[in-house]
Amino acid sequence: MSDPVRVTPEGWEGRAPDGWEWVTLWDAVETGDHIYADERVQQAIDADIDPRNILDDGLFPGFNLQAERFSAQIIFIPEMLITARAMKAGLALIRPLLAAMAVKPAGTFVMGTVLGDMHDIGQSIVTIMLENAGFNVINLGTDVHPDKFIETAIEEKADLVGFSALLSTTVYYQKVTIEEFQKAGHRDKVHILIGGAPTTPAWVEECGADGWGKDAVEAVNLALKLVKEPREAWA
Ligand code: B12
Repeated sequence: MSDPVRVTPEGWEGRAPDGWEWVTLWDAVETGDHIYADERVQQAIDADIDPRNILDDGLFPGFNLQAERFSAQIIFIPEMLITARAMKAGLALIRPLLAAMAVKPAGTFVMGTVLGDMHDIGQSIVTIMLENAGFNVINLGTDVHPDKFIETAIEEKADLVGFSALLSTTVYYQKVTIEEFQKAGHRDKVHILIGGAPTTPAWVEECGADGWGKDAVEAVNLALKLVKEPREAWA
């Protein structure tokens, strides 16, 4: 396969101040320079660029390029990991800004990547967008055991729980975790959302979840809809 090319976000100039450039950040994420990524995202914040544009125009182009190369086995785990680290350096700066833009608590959402799965970029972005929509999100990170999801949902009296999975081998744990909620007698106290590249609307039915989000925008819309729907009360 030929080496993928970087896709430049259309119209980015109109979403940045005059004279701004993103190419150094695109390169930094691509090469995994998390120190420069951190500096440049801070400069973009100081220049009053909307955090959502920093994410889409500044961070994604370099990340997506490396993701395509990883899928095509042109680069391997070490290169992909350093790119993910640079991406996460930028996300860490954007997250509090988007959370601060939220108007009111919309509900409590417990999010995590299922057992055996270390992928967390997608669920971190969903977390950031949920926080921006006013949800209080408790993010349990990656490789989360079903018991940990249940324990946290009880502690936090969660309204919604979200399971991310990126591997065709780990989507199975979305189903297992839902079954564990059922066995513990808490299934009807939470709305359960699933997501991650290998998941599909058909899998929602099969694994017993309440909804599926293709991306962070769908995840937020679904969460805002489901949080208003009736469910059993926590004791
Ligand atoms: C980055 C990456 C890694 C990084 C992860 C770093 C990190 N901190 O996350 C590293 C290098 C560690 C890695 C490791 C591995 N990876 Co990997 N990885 C990827 C890669 C390139 C990008 C994933 C990503 O971050 N996408 C970007 C985000 C924004 O998208 P997303 O996760 O889909 O999330 C969006 C939606 O799905 C949705 N969403 C996500 N979660 C949720 C949750 C809810 C509740 C909702 C509603 C919505 C939602 O919203 C998100 C935002 O829009 C993909 C290939 C690709 N191009 O996607 C392979 C890929 C997922 N990896 C793959 C593989 C095979 C592996 C390894 C097994 C490789 C190996 N030989 O060891 C290991 C597994 C490690 C483990 N146990 O988890 C395969 C999986 C194939 C399969 N079908 O099973 C893929 C598809 C690559 C490929 N084509 O071969 N990987």
